[in-house]
Amino acid sequence: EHNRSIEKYFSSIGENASEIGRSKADIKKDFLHKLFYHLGRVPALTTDNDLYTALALTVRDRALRQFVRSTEQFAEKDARGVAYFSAEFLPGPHLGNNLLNLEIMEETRQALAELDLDLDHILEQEVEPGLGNGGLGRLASCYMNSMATLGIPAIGYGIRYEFGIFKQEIREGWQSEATDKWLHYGNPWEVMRPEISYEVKFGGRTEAGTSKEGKYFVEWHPESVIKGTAYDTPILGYQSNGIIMRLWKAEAVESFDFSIYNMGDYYRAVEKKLRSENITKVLYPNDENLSGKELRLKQQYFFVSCSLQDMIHLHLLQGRRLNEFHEKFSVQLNDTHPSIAVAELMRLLLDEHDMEWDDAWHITSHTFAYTNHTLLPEALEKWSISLLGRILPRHLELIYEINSRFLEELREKGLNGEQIARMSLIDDHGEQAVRMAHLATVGSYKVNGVSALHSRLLKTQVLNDFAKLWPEKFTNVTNGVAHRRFLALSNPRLASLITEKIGDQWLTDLTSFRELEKYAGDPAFQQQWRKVKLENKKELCKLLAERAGVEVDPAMLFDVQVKRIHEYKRQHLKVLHIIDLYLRIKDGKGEDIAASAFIFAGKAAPGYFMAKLIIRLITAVADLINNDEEVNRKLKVVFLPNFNVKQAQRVYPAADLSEQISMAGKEASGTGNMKFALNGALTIGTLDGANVEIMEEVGEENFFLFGQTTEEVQETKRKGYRPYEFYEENSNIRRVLDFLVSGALGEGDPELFRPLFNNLVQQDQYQLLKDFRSYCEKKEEVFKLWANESEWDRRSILNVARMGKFSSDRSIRDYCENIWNVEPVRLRD
Ligand code: CR1
Repeated sequence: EHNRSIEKYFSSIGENASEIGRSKADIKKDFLHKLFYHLGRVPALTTDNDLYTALALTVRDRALRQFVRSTEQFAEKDARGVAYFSAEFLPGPHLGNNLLNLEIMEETRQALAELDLDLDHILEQEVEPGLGNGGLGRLASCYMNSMATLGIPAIGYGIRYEFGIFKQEIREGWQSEATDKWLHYGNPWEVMRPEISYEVKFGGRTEAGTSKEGKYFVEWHPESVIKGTAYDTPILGYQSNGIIMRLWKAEAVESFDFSIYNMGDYYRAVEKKLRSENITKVLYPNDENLSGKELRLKQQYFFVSCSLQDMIHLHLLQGRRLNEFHEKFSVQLNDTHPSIAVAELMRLLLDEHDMEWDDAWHITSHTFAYTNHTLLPEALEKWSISLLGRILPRHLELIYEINSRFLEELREKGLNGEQIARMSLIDDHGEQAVRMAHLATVGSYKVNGVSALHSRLLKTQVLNDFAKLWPEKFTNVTNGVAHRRFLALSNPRLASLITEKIGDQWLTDLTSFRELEKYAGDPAFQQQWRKVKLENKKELCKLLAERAGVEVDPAMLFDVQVKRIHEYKRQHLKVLHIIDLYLRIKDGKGEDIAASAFIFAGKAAPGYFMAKLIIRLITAVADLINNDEEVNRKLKVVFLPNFNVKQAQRVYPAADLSEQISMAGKEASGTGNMKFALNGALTIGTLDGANVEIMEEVGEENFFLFGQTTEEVQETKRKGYRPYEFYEENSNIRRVLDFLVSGALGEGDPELFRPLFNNLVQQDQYQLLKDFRSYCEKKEEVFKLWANESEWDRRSILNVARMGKFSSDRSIRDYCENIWNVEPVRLRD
């Protein structure tokens, strides 16, 4: 039953844009209203957080208007939509990005200035939602922005973790972890939807039966039930659309938990309630061994079940039939984290909506598409049969049934026993476990990798058997980045220099950067270009002094590696090279070395010893070099603690050199590589992940390529790699490695870095020593080029000019065409 007056009011908001105004006067008025009525503040007691919250609420009103308008128009067109299922989202600070997308940055700045307030200071107050580990979560958020910009009817589904990725502190050179209390001061961006909630069952047992009509059915008698409640955050696209990120929070179900207890058991009931809420308490840091982590499996199932129930609810609400579900929705599985969705949709269709197996399977296997984000064997998810059976007994039955039908199909096709065992959803080696990547692949209509190289390796190696069976199922979508956030917002100086030159159509079409090419050799433009970079570097210097206590000369070459700390990413390769330079300078042979600031940032998984030792190595080398008068005018080393989106936005614009030095074949794509190049850094990198395509675009002559190819890496391994030979035969390598265990680093304890030393000379799984010489030689080229300012600038300009491909707008168009079969909906404002 519609309320006509409300409806009339809503459409007036839509028609009359001034209803929620974009003018300075409107913003000022609304901001003061929020401060007074929403926060109830006496002027004398107003805190910075009040100012931030009042401004955020002012902007949220405008964001919600865009969302409501977009949703109405999507509904009007009855458009096919996308649900992006992701256990992680890393949106970064919302305020600045929303001001940019609403095109009210300047008006807001002026409105605040009239109140003697500084927008930048208010922007600084925002605590970002760290609901992801790194690249995968950030990618999901870049895609949200691009889907909104392009007018894709989309919704992002995930988990509202109370504590996001831990806060990293450096204590005596070591990483220490503190809880991330991002909700401590409230979260003005979300809208809680208490009426949008679903029940999710766990544990217990199943019971099969036959109905009066003779129909076989299964009932699940759970041990516990938990309620998921929706929290919506509007995510804006550029200039008009808004979509929502819907995150689920776990709560106790009143009836289930309380009614069965009598008063005497009240406290036990409260305890049970608290236990229910645990499910969405904390994000798991990746890279750790997650198998056996019961709570993690519960998180995955919890958010997937809420999301699918929500979609079915919306679908039926619109008067549609369930058997056309897959025609109305495509669900993108962001890695295997949400892949239990395959079994859950089957369960919902079979057990709750009375469907037959074949119909349910048709719908399910035409709904999902799966993106793989890693080939690292230790990161491929498996859940043991015993755990899965205990937490999700019905799903285990369904997985067995899916598997037995699938294996039967393989047998009919004539595959042999070995092939069948390899492809089975169940791994029989050691403790029986479900291979989630296999479940996702069998249950999806498309499977993609995240760069050309990675998609090829996915097809020829990890999922080779499946690619042979269903070649048309496999495709590639190379990652991209939200260039509006990572250039327009975070590098305003460069953005306006570019806009002055070529206009601002790049905001919606990054390929128009090509027009910059013709200015690459222009000395006047180069000088402006250089000046922008220098200003950005000066700002980063302030941050480095403040957060790391290191003074850096902005004239130095800023050589930067920021990303999660992991052996395959080889931060220690860069460190070995720094030690080599240090020893050269000490020998009085450092004339050719460019004055460089080596900047690192990134978190190590709390349980990953080697990664933490690498951080300790960086801080030890920093201490040694920064305090050595003989060296520190030439070299500085900085570890910037607690890398997150906010800091990233200050780092990329200030980098001269981007380090993308993983062992070839290990980095699925990388997205930092794109953000650096977009901001004018040159790249030193291996032929790994999207580096390959970046180099293709910018030209080999504008890229510092080094190291083995994927094939060469595999050949080295096949022939029996013996890193010790490099230690014995290459005096440089020996000198640097011996230095690690000489007692010169750390607290003078020669044993501190022994595990790293041993690892490198004995296994060196990521072939650092093999690539070391090639890396050092490339660095010599870097130093030489750095001495030639105008040539450096020319290449920097060319790099930016050729980044068009790496906008996430392009990635989303690829998803629409190759996978989703979804048309953008052109929206009226
Ligand atoms: C990959 O390691 C890639 C991102 C986004 C990461 C990185 O190379 O850029 O995904 N994978 O696609 C990951 O987090 C769980 O796997």
